[in-house]
Amino acid sequence: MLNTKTFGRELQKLGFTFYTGVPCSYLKDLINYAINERDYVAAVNEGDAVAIAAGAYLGGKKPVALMQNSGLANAVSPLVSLNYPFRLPVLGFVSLRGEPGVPDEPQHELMGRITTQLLELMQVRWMYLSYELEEAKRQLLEASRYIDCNQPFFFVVRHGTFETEDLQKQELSSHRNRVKILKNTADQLPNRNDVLAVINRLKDGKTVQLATTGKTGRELYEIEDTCNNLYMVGSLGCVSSLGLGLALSKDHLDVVVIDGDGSLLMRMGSLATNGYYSPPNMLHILLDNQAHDSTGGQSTVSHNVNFVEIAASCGYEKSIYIHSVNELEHHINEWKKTGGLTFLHMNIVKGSSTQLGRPKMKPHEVKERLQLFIGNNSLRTKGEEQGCEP
Ligand SMILES: Cc1ncc(C[n+]2csc(CCOP(=O)(O)OP(=O)(O)O)c2C)c(N)n1
Repeated sequence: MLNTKTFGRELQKLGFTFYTGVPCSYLKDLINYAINERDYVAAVNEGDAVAIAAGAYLGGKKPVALMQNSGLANAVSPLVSLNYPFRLPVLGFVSLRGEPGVPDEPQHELMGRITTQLLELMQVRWMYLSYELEEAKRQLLEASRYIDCNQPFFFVVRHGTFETEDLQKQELSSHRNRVKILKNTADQLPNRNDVLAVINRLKDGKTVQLATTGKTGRELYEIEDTCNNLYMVGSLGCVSSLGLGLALSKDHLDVVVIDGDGSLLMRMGSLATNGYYSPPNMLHILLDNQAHDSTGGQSTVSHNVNFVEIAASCGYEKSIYIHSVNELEHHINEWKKTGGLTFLHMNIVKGSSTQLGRPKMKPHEVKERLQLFIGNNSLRTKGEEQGCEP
């Protein structure tokens, strides 16, 4: 068995100090260690955890994501369509419930049989974590090399790998909503392009703009393609978790997350995580056209949801309904002055230009350029050549 503290310190020596995940009893000792001694973000969903880890990586951390193999299924979308195209590495620990030949509950049987195949299908390198410390240290070194080459690496953890690490008393803080403004007049209903142009105009030298999947990213790209932008592709719903990881890791940056209603509805649990960790340097703007506009304009169910109430009850410091572009500008400027995790919900109309293009850069190139902007990348000189001054 591995002494959990000793193993955790080996991880620390290699720079892995940022943990996120969802618990599994096989991993509880490593999770308890992370909660007791390191930075641990308790995600509500393993996919969110992978996206939070990706954001932390952008912010210069070497992140660890912990999950049960049943939750690996929840993480497939970001692993294949966020980590892979953007070349965002994560060190994963996935338990092996339902290991063939080991008695376990029926719900783990099939996933136990396919866990390693699933990792292979996703082109994620993996190893069974050794029970023996010296071998595990060697494995960690190898894993760390993959992370340094921007590739995810997962350890598959069998029953009884870690020695007991008791959970110390957890101090839970509460973040209360202070400002809540609900819809109180008619909407101006601008189009997304006009709203994005306003958001973009208000950015400054420490703003990072993360635009959700689909036409939001494509339109932002056409308005202005700059070093501080990231255009999500795939991994619908992960943009605010990516923002959370980044905002927590780089508190001098202003992280502006531009979300869509289809996206937010897909992973609405992320609001609870964002509200609890409450990075003051994150602004979460929801552009709600009540549709999956990017995939043909099919209605979402957002007209039936009061997002301002939900974000407020999840602990966003400010949660505000925006009726017009002027109000949007006012509240963005306010947030820049005062900070505090803020949610702005604005209704917009569907539609975009029929000529709308797509980013010409590959996702990993966009990420590398953003890393240069953030200033945590050794390729800084190249970025300076490209005019990517932080
Ligand atoms: C997990 C996942 N499911 C589905 C898609 C396909 N998809 C891409 S954009 C999009 C619509 C997103 O809607 P919304 O967030 O409201 O933004 P809008 O298109 O309206 O700007 C969908 C369904 C995806 N990329 N990922």
